[in-house]
Parts: sequence; C-alpha cells; structure tokens
Amino acid sequence: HPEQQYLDAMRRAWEEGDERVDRTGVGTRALFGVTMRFDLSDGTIPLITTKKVAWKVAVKELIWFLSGDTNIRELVRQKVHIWTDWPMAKYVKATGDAIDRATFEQRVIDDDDFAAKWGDLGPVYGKQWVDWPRYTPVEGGLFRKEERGVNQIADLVTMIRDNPTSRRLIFTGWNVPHLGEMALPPCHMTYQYQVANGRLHGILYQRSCDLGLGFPFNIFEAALLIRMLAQQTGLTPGELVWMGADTHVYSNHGHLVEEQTSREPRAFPKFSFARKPESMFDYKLEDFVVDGYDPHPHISAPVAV
Ligand code: DHF
Ligand code: TMP
Repeated sequence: HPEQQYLDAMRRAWEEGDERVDRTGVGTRALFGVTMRFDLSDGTIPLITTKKVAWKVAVKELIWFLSGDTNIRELVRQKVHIWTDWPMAKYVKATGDAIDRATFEQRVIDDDDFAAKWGDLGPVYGKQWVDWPRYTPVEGGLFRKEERGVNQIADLVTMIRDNPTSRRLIFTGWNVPHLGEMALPPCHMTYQYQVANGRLHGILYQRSCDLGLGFPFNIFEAALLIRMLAQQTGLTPGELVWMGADTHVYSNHGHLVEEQTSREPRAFPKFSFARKPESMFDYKLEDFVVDGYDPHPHISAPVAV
C-alpha cells in the first residue's frame, strides 16, 4: 500500500531520527532527505487512512492560498483553525493579553482593525503564489514597486499549455528578501511539474515537515494541485513525488507513531471534480469529490508553535 511509505518514514524518524531541540523547544526526531511517490493515474488521491484527516479543511486552505489571502480571517470565518496559533502567539507576546483562542478568533471576525493588525501572517504562500512583488528599475538606481505582482499560478497554467516540454514549470513561495516578514517561512516551498505522454507529474520540495500533523495536509493538497492543473490544461494526472528535507516527528507525537503504524492502511479514496471551473482561481469546496474515504478514527496531537 502506498501509505506504507508514510508509515515507514514515521517509524524510521521515531526510531532512528536525530534527536534535536528545534525552534519551538518541543524537540523532534528528524531524518534528512526522504522521498515518496504516489500514482494519481488510477483515480485515487493520497489521503491518509490510518487516521481521519479533515480533508475539507485542507481544501479550504488550498482555496485560500489560491485567493492570495494571507489573513486568517477568512479561514476562521469558515471554521478553519489550523493557522490561528501563530498570529495569536504574536498578539499575546506583544500585548501580554492572556486571551483564549475562541475569543481571539471572534475578535478577528468581528473587528476589522483587529483583524488587519493581528490576523495577518505576512506575505506567506498566498501572496507569493499569485502576487509575488515585482520591482521595475527607475532613474537613480531606484526601483518602483508595481501595482500587480507576478501570478505564478496563472503563468504556470499558461506555460503548461504553451510549452509542455519546459523544464521550468515551477512555482515557489521562497521569496528570500521577504522571509523575515512571514509568520513562518514556507514549508511546502517549491512545486515543479512535467508533462509526459499527456500526463502531468509533480514534485513537491518541502524544506521542513511535521510528519504527524503537516504531512497529511501537504501531500493531499499537492495531489489536488496536480489534479486541478491537469483539469485546467486537459492533461491526465500522473505521479506525485514528495521530497522532504528535514522530515521529523515531534517528541510529543509518539502516540501517533505507535497507533498509526499499528493500523492497517485502507484503500485510498477515489477523487473527481463535480465540474470544470473557469480557472485555477474559481474552485469551490463543492467541486472536490472524495469518494470511499474510510479512515481509522482521528487521533489528536498537539501542534508545536
Ligand atoms: N507548525 C507545526 N509545528 N506543524 C505543522 O504541521 C504546522 N502546520 C501549519 C502551520 N504550522 C505548523 C499549517 N498547517 C494542523 C494541520 C495543518 C496545519 C496546521 C495545523 C492541525 O492542527 N491539524 C489537526 C487538527 C485539524 C482540524 O482542525 O480539524 C489534525 O489533527 O490534523
Ligand atoms: P520551521 O519553520 O522551524 O521549520 O517550523 C515549521 C514547522 O511546521 C515544522 O515542524 C514543519 C511544519 N509544517 C509542516 O509540516 N507543513 C506545513 O504546511 C507547515 C506550514 C508547517
């Protein structure tokens, strides 16, 4: 079963990984350089089955990225809580206000000024994907910031259509001079595609991977991107290759490793689209059809902030 690649990485990181104190202070056991391959051409989607994954949350996150939004407000409105901890930590640190999560989220929804000031993650994925800042040289060695940045996703679709043998079918979030303004520098940072025999293959390069919490979302969304790009360009989904650099298990996720590796992975669900949206920017939650997802029960695990 293809999910075995994930379970093996978890087990190997847990048993043989380099034990280290990371940025969060929680501690991880880390491998460096892990590869996995998932074939999408049989109609399946890599949605982890050894625990229930909130795949609609992942779809909402992906649509939010593609909208160019970097403020958690829209996510929170849609009851998506996966990005709340980082702006909240910044708020608590800056103000000393010991606010609870629900109250913080409610203020982000209710209060425009509060949302603008405290709900933004900086120029993270959405900004770089569809509005990468563009500077044009003007007189005196100065640069003018253009009104509109580069839409890497729109450009990618055009490139796949017009120049399918290109070896430059890439988009990336790793905008070096802007990394310092981001709540977190991109983890799933670079995506590259290849067209071969009418099939669209994709590679995701992930610099840092939380196998317990991040990976199930990251692999599913990377697969969705291949499917969406294939739909938009009239190609068949091919293979998804995942390449993780620092691939780790947090020291407080031992119960995930033990429980998930003791469970038998089930067949990946089938995936289809309910319709063909106009562009990469017109997909809605209802367009994503996951059929036959029969996971083992969800397992909670704390996220390291
Ligand atoms: N930091 C760390 N340490 N790990 C991450 O995976 C991570 N991911 C981020 C931002 N920072 C991160 C963004 N993505 C969850 C999943 C993805 C995600 C952030 C958090 C998460 O907590 N998942 C839970 C609950 C999902 C739900 O709300 O339904 C899970 O059990 O999958
Ligand atoms: P880092 O910036 O110090 O590498 O911390 C980021 C942590 O978040 C790290 O554990 C990787 C994890 N992560 C994912 O695994 N996937 C994601 O999509 C995101 C945003 C973070």
